[in-house]
Amino acid sequence: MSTTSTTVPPRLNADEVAQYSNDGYFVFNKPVLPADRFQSLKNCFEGILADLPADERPEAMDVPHFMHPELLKYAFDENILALVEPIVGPDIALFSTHFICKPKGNGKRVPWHEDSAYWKGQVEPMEVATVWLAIDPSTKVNGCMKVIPRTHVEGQKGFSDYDAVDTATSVFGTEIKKEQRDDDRQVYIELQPNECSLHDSRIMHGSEPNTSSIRRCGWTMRFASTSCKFNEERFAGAHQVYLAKGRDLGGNRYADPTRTYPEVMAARGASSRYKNAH
Ligand SMILES: O=C(O)CCC(=O)C(=O)O
Repeated sequence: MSTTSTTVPPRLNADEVAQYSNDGYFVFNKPVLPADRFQSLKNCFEGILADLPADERPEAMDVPHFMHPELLKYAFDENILALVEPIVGPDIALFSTHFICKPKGNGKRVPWHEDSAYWKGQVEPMEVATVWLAIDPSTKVNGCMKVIPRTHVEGQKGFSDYDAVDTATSVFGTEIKKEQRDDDRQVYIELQPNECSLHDSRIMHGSEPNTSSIRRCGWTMRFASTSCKFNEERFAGAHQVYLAKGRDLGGNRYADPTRTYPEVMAARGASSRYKNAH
């Protein structure tokens, strides 16, 4: 199976890719999508949010594309793939997406974590690049994402040890042990709507609560080379990956981007449409 190639030239130059590799992240303070396309994505998100049952948290809108495949046309937009291709190469799989929407006033914090620790055994090698696209302004005031640079290649390189934290105030239930991180090195990533950052799955990152009067929503799109092996046994029917561009190099099976996957949502957890597995 193969998909058509993009016409947008690579949007990161060699220095910017080197910066991503060295630091474990890169901030793209320019418009990602054409304005009308971004507005159409935002409208799509607002519709999904409006339908969220009152007892479900908007931070936990994980894998929305399984029930809203219309989102995939934005994730596969050539303006986004042209940001990802310089990092992962021309054959691109979409591993996952997640709206992390912190409501104004009482948005939960995201504890310090490495995506890789959550995805251990699901992707080999663990070379997933996340595009964090700002739907709303995302600043220090409303709990923007923060990273600890270079931690993707330091310490336990993406597989730190974790302590339990309270899910009443945190989006996830575990956090990297305090003695294994140096919070003084944290860098805040401030973005305007339709700007993005990219981060390596092994970097330490998180964010503070949103007690401000401004909602903070970001859409994460997680990409990897199709040469990575996605371990279906570990997914146990509760996850699927998609071919975003190019051809398969790893012997993977890809989901159909034109259909919904209620059975996958059911396998993720009976009680919630958006069981937050990160
Ligand atoms: O949205 C946030 O504050 C954190 C994002 C995050 O954990 C991720 O993109 O992996």
